[in-house]
Amino acid sequence: MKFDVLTLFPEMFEPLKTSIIGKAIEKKLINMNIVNIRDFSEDKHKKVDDTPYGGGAGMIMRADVVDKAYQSVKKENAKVIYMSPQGKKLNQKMVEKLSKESHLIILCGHYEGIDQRIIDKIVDEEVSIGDYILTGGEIPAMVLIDSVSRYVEGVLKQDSIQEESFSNGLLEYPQYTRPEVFEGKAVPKILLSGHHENIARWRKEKSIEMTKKKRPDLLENN
Ligand code: 21W
Repeated sequence: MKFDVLTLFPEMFEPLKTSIIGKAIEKKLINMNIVNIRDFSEDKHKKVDDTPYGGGAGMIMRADVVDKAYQSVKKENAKVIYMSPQGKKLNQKMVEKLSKESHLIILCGHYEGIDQRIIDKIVDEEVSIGDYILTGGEIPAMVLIDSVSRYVEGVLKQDSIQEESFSNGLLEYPQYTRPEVFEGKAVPKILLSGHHENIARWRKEKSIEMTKKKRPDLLENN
């Protein structure tokens, strides 16, 4: 999976290069190319934005500068995603679908936004990560890259994907490790029984119980 990220703040993506995603990059399962939009400004002061036509607060990223950054990475088979508060709210189904693409170009806005003409020209899909306001699209882009990368073949150990929350529409069952007794609280007996069928049944029951208690909305949609 190839990710090209178009951003004014490339340094924000450094922390993503650790842990599981870092390993996947090392193994060349993921290729993450961070492009600084500012490098494509031809202005002598490297200006990338300007005041909005019609007036109003803030600055708008220029269509011509964003287009030059895009032209430097564009490929016939790439899907272009614009991280935007007005986009479709990201969910696990979208994540799984996006993971089947081979090349994503992710455009991050900052300041008040991006000139609509470049959005109309290049963007295939607008994606939000939820109904709250951030300062830019960079953290949402990292959320998308992190969640999509987990589905790329070889990134996770195979059984971790099937078992987790949302893949069966339920929350996860509680988990325990040593010590067997912590501050007087013992691990549920059944988990020490070695009886795999009973353990599986208990976990399923706990999943349903947890979901009823914490996220009843997940059951209503099933
Ligand atoms: C916040 C951009 C507010 C634009 C008139 C028209 C990307 C995001 C973002 C941001 C505005 C995502 C305006 C959840 C988010 C993002 C920065 C409003 C002003 N005035 N998902 N437009 N939340 N946010 N623009 O904030 O870029 S995905």
